[in-house]
Amino acid sequence: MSKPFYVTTPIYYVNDKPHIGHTYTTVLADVLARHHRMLGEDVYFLTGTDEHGQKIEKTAATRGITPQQLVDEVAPNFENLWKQMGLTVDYFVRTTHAQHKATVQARFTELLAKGDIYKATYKGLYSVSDEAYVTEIQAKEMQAQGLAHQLVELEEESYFFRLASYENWLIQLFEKYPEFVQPEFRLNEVKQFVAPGGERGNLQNLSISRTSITWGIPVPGDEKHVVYVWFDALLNYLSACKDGHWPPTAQLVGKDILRFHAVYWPAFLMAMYRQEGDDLSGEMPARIRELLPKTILAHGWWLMGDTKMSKSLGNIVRPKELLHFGTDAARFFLLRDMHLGHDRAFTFEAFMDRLNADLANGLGNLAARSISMLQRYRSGVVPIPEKMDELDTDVRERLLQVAPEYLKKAADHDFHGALDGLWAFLRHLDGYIVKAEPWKLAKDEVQAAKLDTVLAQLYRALRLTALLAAPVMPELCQQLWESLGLSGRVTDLRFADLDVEAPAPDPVGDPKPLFARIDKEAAMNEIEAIRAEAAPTIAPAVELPLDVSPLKENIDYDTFAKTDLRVGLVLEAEEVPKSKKLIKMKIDLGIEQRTILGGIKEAYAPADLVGRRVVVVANLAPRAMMGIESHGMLLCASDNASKPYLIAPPEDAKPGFIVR
Ligand code: ME8
Repeated sequence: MSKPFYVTTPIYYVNDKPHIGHTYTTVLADVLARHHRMLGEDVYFLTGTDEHGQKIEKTAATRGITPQQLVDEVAPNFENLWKQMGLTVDYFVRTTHAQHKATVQARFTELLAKGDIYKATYKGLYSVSDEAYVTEIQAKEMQAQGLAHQLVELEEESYFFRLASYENWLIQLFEKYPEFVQPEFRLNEVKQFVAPGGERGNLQNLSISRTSITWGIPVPGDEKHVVYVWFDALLNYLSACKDGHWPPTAQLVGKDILRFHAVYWPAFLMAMYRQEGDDLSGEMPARIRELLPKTILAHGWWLMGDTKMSKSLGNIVRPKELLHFGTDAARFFLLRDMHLGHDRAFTFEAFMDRLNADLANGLGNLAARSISMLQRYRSGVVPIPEKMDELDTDVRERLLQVAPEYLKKAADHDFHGALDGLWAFLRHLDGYIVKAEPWKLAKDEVQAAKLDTVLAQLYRALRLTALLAAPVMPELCQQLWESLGLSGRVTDLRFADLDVEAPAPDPVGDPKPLFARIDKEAAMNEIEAIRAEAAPTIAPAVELPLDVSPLKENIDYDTFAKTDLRVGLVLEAEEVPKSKKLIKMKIDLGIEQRTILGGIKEAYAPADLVGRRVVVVANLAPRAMMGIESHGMLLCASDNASKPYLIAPPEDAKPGFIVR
């Protein structure tokens, strides 16, 4: 039996359309799936959609259709894209599938019986925009940011999961099995969250049901409750697992949802797998570790400039724009340029530069030159090297090292490093050609053996590249494979069968161009055209209804006139450490400079604020938040559910201008 390899992506919310971020995670999972198939493992690749919740319920109501009709309409946005891109997904799970619902209900019942889930009354504050209970600390933070209107007092019955009981085992999991979260620096963030006295204090029990929502999985036997998001969503990995593949080997997530996957998810599983006699305050049994995911692999974000892509900012790169350059080209770029775990700014400029440098030049050029030399000087027949000088031996040694180095990095999920190493080798071969000067060797019969060596080594390097990079660029590598005169599908081979120095079975074929050089200016125009065409539908697939409070009562002019509103210019901006929402800014008011805090971190990156004109409430009494005094407030527009949009005076309005 070959070793199982179970890889998952997050299940995506259907109220968004796919963008580069979803594409990246799913392509990375596909590359891992293909790579592990070529390692001879028994791969199962799962992705899908997350379809319950209040937003879906509300939107369906405004459109006069049922939530089920709505999700059936929008879930294919994801499923079809992955098909169109040729991703090797084994199963597409939807949280509205009967099988998933049955699993969630069965596990809920089981944990209720075990005492890990209990019913209690929640009394406290609730954030309407986050659809979550808030602690006192969080509430204070929100009030200080002028978000008090989003908080409501709530008293409701809820089922809770005893998350706090698993704190001890979770800490042991992170300490003893650090491979559980990769890369390592992301594990440190998770530890911080859970550690007693850490960022958020000790873990609190988790509310996992709602009575205010109907679009969800009913709690068995108590149907006025539905199971609330994470207990529903995370269990997809269990409900859609294929027999013999548990536990997941690699679970890919963006850093935004790492905490749910690295804390809630293992705690749910610990509760399911713990047995009579296991001591939650003692040592976690090794048996439990064996049943938890091997690795939660957390990647960073694709940014636009310094800002996260978001619907509200309208700065999203859509798959169609990326795929304009070919699926394999997009796959190569995403894997080659993203250093796993870190954020990366996306620009079309860098995208096109990478493809031109590495695919049109780089590999494409090397393949075309090598294959045409083989045809010209040896009628396509690949010679056997018999003589090696120092230069050839150096290349031979590198040739033998390339695969182990590539495979080692890929085993650590570092495709950025693996591809970087492989392409460095290809560049070295360009130097080899320049130094060996095969065109001169070809003119001298005495040098025939030397020419044989050069041509054979180039061939071997290309054959090796086609094999190693096949999981990343399956079609392009197949094309290269065929140009090298090789038969069959390269992706059907196993890395273990690799013999770098095996003789070529057949003569090389015609050198087909692998990747045409991109004319950047023309390509940018084409991208603009794709965007323009998509513009009318760029709005989210699910239009959210406006979520505003009723109008306030009238005031007289004098009351209004007491507010001193001024145009300000942001001179400096930085994040307030440990605050989820606050940014600290230095603002020029024409007559003086002020320190002002704004609760806008989720919508704006500090670097994007510098140089912006804003409207400042200038005569608001100073107020301290997170230990910093704020001398004023910025005006923003939003509804209760959206992120804040800064009100922007025109560019020629001078700092200090009175807004009236
Ligand atoms: O969070 N860069 O779904 P979601 C890179 N339903 N990756 C990005 C990205 C970006 N700018 N934006 C999104 C949910 N992603 C839940 C998950 S799982 C049990 C439930 C990717 O539709 C990244 O993988 O908001 C992130 O984790 C995921 O999309 C969030 O997708």
